[in-house]
Amino acid sequence: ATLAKSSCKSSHETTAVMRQNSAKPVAQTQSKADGATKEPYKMEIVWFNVFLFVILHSTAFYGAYLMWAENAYLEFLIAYGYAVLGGLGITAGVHRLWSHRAYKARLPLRIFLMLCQSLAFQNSIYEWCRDHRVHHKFTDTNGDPHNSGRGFFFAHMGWLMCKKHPDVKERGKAIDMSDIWADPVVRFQKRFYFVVMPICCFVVPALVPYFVLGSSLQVCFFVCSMARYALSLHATWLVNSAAHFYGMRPYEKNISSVDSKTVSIIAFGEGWHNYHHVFPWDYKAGELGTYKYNWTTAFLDLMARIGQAYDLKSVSQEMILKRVQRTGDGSHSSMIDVNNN
Ligand code: ST9
Ligand code: ZN
Ligand code: ZN
Repeated sequence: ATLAKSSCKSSHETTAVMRQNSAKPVAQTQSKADGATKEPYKMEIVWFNVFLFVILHSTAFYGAYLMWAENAYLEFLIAYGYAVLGGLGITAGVHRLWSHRAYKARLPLRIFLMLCQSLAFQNSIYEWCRDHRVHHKFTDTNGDPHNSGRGFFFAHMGWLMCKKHPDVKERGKAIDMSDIWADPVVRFQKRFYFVVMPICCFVVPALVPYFVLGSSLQVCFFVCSMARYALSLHATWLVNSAAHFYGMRPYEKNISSVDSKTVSIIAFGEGWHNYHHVFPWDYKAGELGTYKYNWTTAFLDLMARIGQAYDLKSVSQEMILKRVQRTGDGSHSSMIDVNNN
């Protein structure tokens, strides 16, 4: 009921040509072997979502203003703490654990990650995994919810303000979600999402500093809830946008995703996106376990030490180097050494 049709039409072919003109390696922007349709993408803007994002960003800017006007640095630090928790819910939780099964987690850790993922408010675990699995399986085709062939803005946040291409739903039906649904933590969250999420994302983050520090409720809400939420969303979205556009492709030069140190710093280790699309089952989501650029790996290694995470999957160095030599763009450190000698 909240939909309005846009007169704006975007064709897949056009974006593919644009990207070729910019000399950027482009993944299959048309159908993949298993038969995505050639139906052009008809953009249908969901105005209600546009409205919500305008409100969100306005309140986030107001939060930034309040922080400056009221010298609310402590509240800012607390907000950053929430962003880290929410980030872990996304990276360690819904991404590496639930979407990719890169490791296994005991019940207390799964509950903790579910609450953190609710704090990040990026749809339920079930919905997030479904979209993410389709993204991996049908990257840059019509079946990819945030197809980067439609441009940076669409991949970043535009896709959340438009109806999905029918292929997303069609291809998504082929995704096996039984393992996700088998987890009672996921089922609980999906059932009570619109109770759990608002409490975790908006109410608790504002009330804790309000009661503990005695800060003004206004500052707590606009800084710790709204501004923190908006910034966390952009940090996550950069993985779909920037990490599909700007960087090197050491492992596979024929796909759009790249390795980006900047995105890795901002998104707690999720910017090694060329590696991740090639080896999605690696719990590190990157080749090296350098904690500095991968806080999520540090967190998971800590969880493994205390017995909450186990069966952590990784990729052998031999397998990585073979792939680098076969399909990399030559930017991998091992290739640079070879080229210099
Ligand atoms: C958000 C998500 O921000 C961000 C995800 C980012 C992913 C990043 C990935 C990178 C990994 C690394 C992580 C790094 C993290 C770093 C953190 C650092 C801090 N398969 O969707 P609907 C079917 S959310 C199969 O409504 P529309 C299904 O039957 C932000 N089937 O489509 C479904 O019904 P149901 C807050 C699928 O009407 C039905 O279609 N949330 C699939 O076209 C309708 O689905 C928002 O903004 C599929 N994949 O609407 C809400 N998809 O669900 C945004 C759909 O009942 N969403 N079906 O089974 C919406 O409002 C709508 O989805 C829409 C499309 C308007 C975008
Ligand atoms: Zn990707
Ligand atoms: Zn992934």
